[in-house]
Amino acid sequence: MKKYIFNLLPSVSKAVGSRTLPVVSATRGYVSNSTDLKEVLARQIPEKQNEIKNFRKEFGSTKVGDVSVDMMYGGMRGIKGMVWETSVLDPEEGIRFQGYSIPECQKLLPKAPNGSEPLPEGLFWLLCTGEIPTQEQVSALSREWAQRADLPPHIVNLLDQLPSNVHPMSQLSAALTTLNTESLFAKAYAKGVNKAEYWELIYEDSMNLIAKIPIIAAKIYCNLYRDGSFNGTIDPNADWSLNFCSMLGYNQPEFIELMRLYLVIHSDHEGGNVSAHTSHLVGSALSDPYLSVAAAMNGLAGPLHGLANQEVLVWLTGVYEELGGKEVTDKVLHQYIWDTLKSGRVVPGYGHAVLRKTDPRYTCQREFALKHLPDDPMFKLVGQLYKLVPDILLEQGKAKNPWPNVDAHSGVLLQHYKMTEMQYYTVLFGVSRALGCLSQMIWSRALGLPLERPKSMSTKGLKALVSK
Ligand code: AMX
Repeated sequence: MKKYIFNLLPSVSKAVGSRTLPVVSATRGYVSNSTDLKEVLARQIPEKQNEIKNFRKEFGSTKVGDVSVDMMYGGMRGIKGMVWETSVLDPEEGIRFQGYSIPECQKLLPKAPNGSEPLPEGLFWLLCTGEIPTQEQVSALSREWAQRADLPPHIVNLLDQLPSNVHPMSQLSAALTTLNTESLFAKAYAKGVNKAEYWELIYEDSMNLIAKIPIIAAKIYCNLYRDGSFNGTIDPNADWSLNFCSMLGYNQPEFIELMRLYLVIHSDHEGGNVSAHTSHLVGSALSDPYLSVAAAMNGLAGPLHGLANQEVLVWLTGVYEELGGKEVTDKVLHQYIWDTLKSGRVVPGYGHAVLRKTDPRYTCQREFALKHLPDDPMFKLVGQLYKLVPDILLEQGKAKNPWPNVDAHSGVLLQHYKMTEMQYYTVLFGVSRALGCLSQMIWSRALGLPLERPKSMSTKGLKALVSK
């Protein structure tokens, strides 16, 4: 039976500490077969704690790099300064989620019935455990997130009362911040919970947040673009993306498949990017997951980070507007790109702080487009840009990476399925990014990572230091 999500029922949150974990055998196989993610983590955590303890005992004082003055003024690029377990970004190859590339995830992660794209539930399981989940494990996560999906009335009221000129990302951030009324971690901390139990509480908050964030996102969408008419029902037998799409009002199977892929590929991009790093930093102060992810969303809302997907579409639409319906030739486009650069702006969707090749997240979206919308005029324009922008950026000689990133493509796919509200695109990125931030946060608390506090220096102090 479908459930209505504003049912004022308390969110499903298993009592922490009161549940006895089953005795597990020492073999990894038994644990992997469990469909309870928390149980699998409970088995893995002591092993990992031990591994890191021994590693630090042996290599704790080993140097892993140097820091130059340029690195300090240059946004800390290349400084190895934090541990992030869930994914690693290679400049040439792109992202690997727990060691698996995007094509491998597309092949190996479970799909929806009749679907061909990986389910984000499977990706979350992989990020948390390092193991490719079974279909049963993924179905169990879908069911659990559906069960936990409801919103307390004050969040609904808050969203209903925000003026329509508040950007969707600000609305998302405000709702998540306010949702920390539901934080089991914050409540338990106030009562003096033992450190050893932190991860379980963070796990519960994370699972609840992931279950609720699509409702918040869909509510924002319907308030802003559908006159507030909102169908808030959750099908307990549907997957997370399908339920999200139906709340948004998009029921086309192809769009739902796109959303599954989208929510997988935007989830995690190692720890140094602005949103992931923000959640890590804020979480290290033991701010609860709602506050930490809200902070991450504020970083994602910047035009050099997640807002770039909105910016790309605004920029592409600008080409058409400027030409007044005339054919977009390479010559015209060439001029438009140079005009953008000469006016002191960046070409959105191109360049990256770490990547030095075409982003595989761009490539897999291009493959989706080739399969489903090869004749879409905007998709053709994106392909045309791919042929022109890198050479122009190289000629300009500033950008270290002239190749497209994830944001160069995503908006074009969304607009094809009639989701034309560009300002909303970053919210979808945010729903996905929560998966990466939270899977790492569970581990951060399990490993007892301390308050983040790097050393800063003034120019005066730095000059004195280098002159010694
Ligand atoms: N267009 C024009 N100039 C660019 C550029 C682009 N796409 N990418 C980099 N540059 C410029 C920088 O602005 C900088 O100029 P400056 O010396 O005058 O300050 C110079 O090239 C060197 O920059 P960089 O070392 O190559 O990049 P970075 O690590 O400082 O910044 C990024 C990376 C992504 C912010 C930058 O490439 C950019 O602004 N791209 C466009 C915005 C974008 O697509 N952002 C999304 C990134 C992916 C994501 O996080 N979602």
